[in-house]
Amino acid sequence: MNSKNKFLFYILPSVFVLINLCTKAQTQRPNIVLIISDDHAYQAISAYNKGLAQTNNIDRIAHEGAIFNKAYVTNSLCGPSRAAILTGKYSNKNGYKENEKSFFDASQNSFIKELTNSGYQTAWVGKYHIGNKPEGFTYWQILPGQGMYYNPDFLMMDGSRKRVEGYVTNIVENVAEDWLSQRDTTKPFCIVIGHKATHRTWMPDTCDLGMFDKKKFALPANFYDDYKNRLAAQQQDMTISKTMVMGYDLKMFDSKEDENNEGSFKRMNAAQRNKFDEYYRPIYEDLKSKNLSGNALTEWKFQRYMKDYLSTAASLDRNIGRMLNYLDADHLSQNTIVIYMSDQGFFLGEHGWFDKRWMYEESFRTPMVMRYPKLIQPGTIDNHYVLNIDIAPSLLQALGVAIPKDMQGESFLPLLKNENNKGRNAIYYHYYENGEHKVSPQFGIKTNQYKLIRFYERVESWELYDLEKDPHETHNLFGKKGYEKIAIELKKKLEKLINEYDDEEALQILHKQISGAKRNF
Ligand code: SGN
Ligand code: CA
Repeated sequence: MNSKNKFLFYILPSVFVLINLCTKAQTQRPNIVLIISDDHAYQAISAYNKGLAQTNNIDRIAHEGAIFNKAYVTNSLCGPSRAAILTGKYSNKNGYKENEKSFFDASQNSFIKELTNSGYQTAWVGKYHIGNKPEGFTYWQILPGQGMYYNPDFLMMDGSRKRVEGYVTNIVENVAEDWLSQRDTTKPFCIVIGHKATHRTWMPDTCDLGMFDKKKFALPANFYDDYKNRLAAQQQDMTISKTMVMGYDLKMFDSKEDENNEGSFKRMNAAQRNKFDEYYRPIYEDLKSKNLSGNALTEWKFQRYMKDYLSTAASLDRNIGRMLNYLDADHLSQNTIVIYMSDQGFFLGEHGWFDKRWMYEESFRTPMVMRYPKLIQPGTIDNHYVLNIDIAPSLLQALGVAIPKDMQGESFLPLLKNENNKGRNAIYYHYYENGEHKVSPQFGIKTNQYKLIRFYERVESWELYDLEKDPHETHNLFGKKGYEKIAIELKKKLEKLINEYDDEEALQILHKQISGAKRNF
């Protein structure tokens, strides 16, 4: 047999077998669907809290997989959280510290780049909010900045801008399904679906208007917080009573002209506007006839806020259900990791607030559920501390891709496998923005029982909470008799974490003395 025939008879077939094996191995690598909503509080998810709304599809992920009861973010703000998720690093390392002034260097490494390089098809669709040009994705189609609820524009990969008629949550899901339907099925995929809901200004889909009309929401225990002994809380601008706007936020416009001037209304088509007017006009008339003021008006605003907020969440949950059904129909559910999380938590009236940013529980903690039948037992309840920076290394580990050494997060997969693995005993937080809502920059440490926070820049102060005795975080114990020792211990632990995460700025502030005049206790 000459060498040409040898090649045809022996070598070529084995090359085919090899290619076939590689392709099979590729298709068997797990897929990923990472759904990130915007400002969806754990309090608003029935898997966490039965009292506010029913979220059957998010709950389904929890029941068929795991619910994380101690998932936290490293910096409670949209852009910084997304940057932390992508890079597996704290803001001081990935450079995206805040929404107002930071620039995200998209040329840096991310778990997406690692996946694309190892043969995955990767996509980000919907809200992105860390620039206009994602890098390292096979495909992207993103909302510019915050995006709009109705008839949203999208930035496309070819540099064009496209307006799509309809409601943003449905459209983002459509884009995700379209991409999945045309993907190369010989390769595994990873798609990040960024939803706009439940972000301000809480505009529900027309089909969901009125769904909470009969419900009266209980005021949170610390709704009428007096912010005593808490300098930073005294200075913020994020209260339902003063900051939340009747027209802009709650759709109670005093005139048609005011409504017409509102960008989010202006862009609606006639049918959408009619539905909104039909629903909100009678509510406005009723409110005027009541002539409310003081606490009665604040409580009215709270009820209205909850109704709109939870209605945007209903569409979010429904569209998450669509994705789960899509995976079922395409026989992808067994081999796909599905994670649903919010970019941070949110205040639903706690401390009298909306918005996030604080190291207080409601904004620091984020909802997170995960399904992966090959690894996670249905109904798993996970009580370890996990951080948003852990997503990147966890996904890489699940896929068998090496975790880059400079990622600061830790894979939580070993925690899910081993009950005895205790994981972290404390977590570190650092928030930087000093702008909208006037929340002071702050960093701190949380252990199971305590939280120590150092505020700086806007105010200079310390806060210490005993979370067991004071879960609503209204009794600042810093400087109080009897708590000196615990404060020193926590400071030492905090310093250790600061060093571990190499946060030079925090280290300097930690060692700076606060002058007596600025302290309020
Ligand atoms: C907007 C909102 C703020 C919100 C930030 C950050 N104002 O600026 O209320 O805190 O986004 O949110 S709005 O009038 O424009 O709605 S984040 O989720 O993007 O971090
Ligand atoms: Ca957000």
